[in-house]
Amino acid sequence: MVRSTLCLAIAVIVTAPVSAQNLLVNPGFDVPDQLTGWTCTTTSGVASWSMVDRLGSPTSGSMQHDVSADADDRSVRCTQCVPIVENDGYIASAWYYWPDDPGVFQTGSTRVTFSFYNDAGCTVNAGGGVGKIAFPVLDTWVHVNSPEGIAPAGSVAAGVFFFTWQYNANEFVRARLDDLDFSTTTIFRDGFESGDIAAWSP
Ligand SMILES: [Ca+2]
Repeated sequence: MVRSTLCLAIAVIVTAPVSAQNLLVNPGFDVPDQLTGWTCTTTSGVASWSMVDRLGSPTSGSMQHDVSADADDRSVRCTQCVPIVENDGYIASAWYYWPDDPGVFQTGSTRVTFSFYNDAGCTVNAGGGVGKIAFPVLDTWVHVNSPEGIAPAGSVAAGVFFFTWQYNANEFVRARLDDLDFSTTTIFRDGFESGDIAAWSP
């Protein structure tokens, strides 16, 4: 019994997933009344800090997007530019919540996208961008993952974008986002730095 327990313990250690580091700053909105680390732009709306936290924490909040436009297809977008490693894979994800508030429509979407850049300031696009569109589910926190994107050779940074989209003119939409994530999927890298090929199978 002791031996089998030991074997089980070893198996658990060996198979435990490696958690990738979240590259985003302030992904959980722990600074009251601030969107520290985020750059937000809008074409008829506002991004603000909300005291509503995904897990109900009294010391954390979320990011709220309100879009109120008299034209179709308008959005609020918040972004960060983060350093990456070329040829590695990456995934962005978010938790989002569309409140069933009076006067609020659900004719829109939440979008999680990213793209790679050849400069640290995210101005020279290197391609390789991917994204995911997610649709409202009322009064429920929903998790959305982007597909995996592979950083092109020569790229050094990624622009990571979180949108709330209003589809129809005069149909005001509101969403909250929390616990955002942008991490590498590359948990193993052997560029033969060790001077041997021991890590590789024939
Ligand atoms: Ca939070």
